[in-house]
Amino acid sequence: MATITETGPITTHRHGDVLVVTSNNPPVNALGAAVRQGLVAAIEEAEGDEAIKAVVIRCEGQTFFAGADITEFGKPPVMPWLPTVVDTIENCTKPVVAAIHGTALGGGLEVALASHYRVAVPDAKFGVPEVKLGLLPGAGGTQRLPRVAGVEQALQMTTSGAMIGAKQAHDMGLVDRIVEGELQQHAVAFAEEVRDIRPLPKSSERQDKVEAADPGVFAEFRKANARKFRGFEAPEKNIQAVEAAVAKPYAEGVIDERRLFMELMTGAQARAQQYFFFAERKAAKIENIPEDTQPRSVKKVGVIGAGTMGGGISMNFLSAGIPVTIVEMTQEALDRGTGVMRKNYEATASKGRMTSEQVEKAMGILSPTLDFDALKDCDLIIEAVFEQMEIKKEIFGRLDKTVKKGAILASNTSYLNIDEIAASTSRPEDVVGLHFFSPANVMKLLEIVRGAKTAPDVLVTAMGLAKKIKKVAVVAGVCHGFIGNRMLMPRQVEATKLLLEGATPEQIDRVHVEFGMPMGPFQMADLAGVDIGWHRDPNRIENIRDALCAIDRWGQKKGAGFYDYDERRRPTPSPVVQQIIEDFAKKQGVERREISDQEIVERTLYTMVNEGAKILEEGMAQRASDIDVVWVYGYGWPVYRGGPMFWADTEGLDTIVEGLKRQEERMGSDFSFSKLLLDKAERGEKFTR
Ligand code: 3H9
Repeated sequence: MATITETGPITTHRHGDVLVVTSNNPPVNALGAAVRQGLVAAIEEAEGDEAIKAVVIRCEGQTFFAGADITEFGKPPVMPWLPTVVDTIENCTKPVVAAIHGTALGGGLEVALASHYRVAVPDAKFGVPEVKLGLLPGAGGTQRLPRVAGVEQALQMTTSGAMIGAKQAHDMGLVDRIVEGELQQHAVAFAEEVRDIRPLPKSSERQDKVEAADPGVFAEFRKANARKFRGFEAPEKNIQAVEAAVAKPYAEGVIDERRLFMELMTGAQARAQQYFFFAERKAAKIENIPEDTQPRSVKKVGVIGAGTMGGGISMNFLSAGIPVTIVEMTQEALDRGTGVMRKNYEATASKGRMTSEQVEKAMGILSPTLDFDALKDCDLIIEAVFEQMEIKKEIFGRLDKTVKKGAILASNTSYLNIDEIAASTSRPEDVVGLHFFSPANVMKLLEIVRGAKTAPDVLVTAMGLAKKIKKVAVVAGVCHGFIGNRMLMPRQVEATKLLLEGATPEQIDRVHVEFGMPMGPFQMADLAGVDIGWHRDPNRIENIRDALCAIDRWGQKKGAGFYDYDERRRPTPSPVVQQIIEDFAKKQGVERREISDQEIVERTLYTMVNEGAKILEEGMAQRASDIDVVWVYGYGWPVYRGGPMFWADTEGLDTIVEGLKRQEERMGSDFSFSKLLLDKAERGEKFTR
């Protein structure tokens, strides 16, 4: 089995009359130029040698090809490009078998689809995540996938970018054989089995599945997913490409695919989404800590408080197989909390996303207790109680006396000063903020709040755990509201003032929704509860919010808030609210006028950018892209706009500054410019590029 060819990351060796082609291009075997060149050379080698009867393509390391090399996008193309590579593979006159482990993604799956056969290990995964990069599979994937897996599956996979498992892939015909044990050995054996079968099965020539497609499937699919795809360009173009696979012969379909791919690739959304791919990965890198910092071991987690947050937080760990001890003050609260957790798990199971054994397994490693001392041997304790400094300090003081040395003491506070909390212990280096977003078992974002004394290994542990519980974590500094909630504040202040000046909740919310946010500030207030943080005195009415709370308009839960709600929680504008707003404006002597949508953008979105710049300037975020990660994952900022800082760069910082200057007088003392923003605008610089 001597190595006979080595072209960069691609090597070949012979196994009898099978040529085994191996890619070794860590970390994910991306299909960069050298890999593409090597693959073509390997196929040429097979073609040029009569003794070779079949080919196996496999990868070393953690995964089969995870797609095109994204770092090459936007750079001058290096030949051969991927479409040529996959055609070369499919046109090989000897059978080619793709041997798949890890994740066959994007261009990787396209290589597999161009191979004549596919074998995979049971835990292999398959997907075309290009849509998440604002693209579509551009190397024949949109044409071969429906031919092999069926049109509906192809629509699902291309527009969601979600991965499927080996069994499902096998069931839909994407995988020919699932093999247990040594993959290469099985793949070679498979190649020997099929070496003499002719004609070779070529995905591009199959017509059965595309011909069987229901012609109404596209219209139905568009309708069913209209909400999900709102604002995004790539899903629609993926659908059009799959439509071409049904309507046209392969040779014409790939031309459509190429055109649609280029339209997306040169567009602003793809740029934003590709930027975000790297932003998300960069967020995991913690600055200013020794590189060799090792994490602490976390085998058991304690959670204080079984309310909505505590329960949601616990579920993350339980789902990852980490035992949780949850502490409450009363049996009733404990039972209620654990009951909600079970109900949530059961709801997931009823949707088929979990088995009942998994539910029992998760609930089986939960230890509910009223005994605070039960936390003493936990490795990480997360406090999730009322947002009151005195209570938090008391709890941390108690923890300090109770729990073992080396345990990490975390607070789920969303605003409070972690350093002050840490000062109530004798071990501030072990204290960190872990700010989960509600619902904590669902939302992907985690802000890791780094206190002045937080130890590097505590940060590294938190970051590692975040990945384990499938969160995207961002490191934030200690400031009021950290990154996300801090930026929400200027938006809320200006949105509320705009109401008095003449805008309506509907107008402001519409501007935000049209921008791509899932909801506007007032829809969000109604959903979260207008009463959050309210002083609870109905006679003390100092602002619009107080007035709404005083008449029981606490938001959706009461059927009334900034909007009126029907029994299906559908909102309509409220004349009562409008009257309250007008009365307040009169009382405060605010002159009402027509407010333009542009003014709303400038006062609510540009101000967020300004606050983001302050956060950067103060070192409260490690980098601008981290702010974007917070907003995309924590608040539903449309990823096709990259995040507030990337968006500001796209608009031009001079445009942002001009807009803010236009509004400066109206915003009054609530607003002050970030020096960083002004400086960058002046110098023609950007935050993220
Ligand atoms: C495509 O294929 C287009 C074609 O259809 C048509 C072309 C004509 N390229 O995520 P991780 C880096 S589009 C370059 O932390 P994990 C990543 O930045 C592509 N680099 O690991 C990170 O670098 P660093 C379609 C890539 O184990 C390191 O690898 N494919 C690529 O959690 C580790 O990544 C995709 O979109 C890449 N394609 O997850 C798949 N992928 O260490 C994208 C990763 O410096 N990749 N890197 O920060 C993934 O989904 C995940 O990386 C994967 C592994 C699931 C594979």
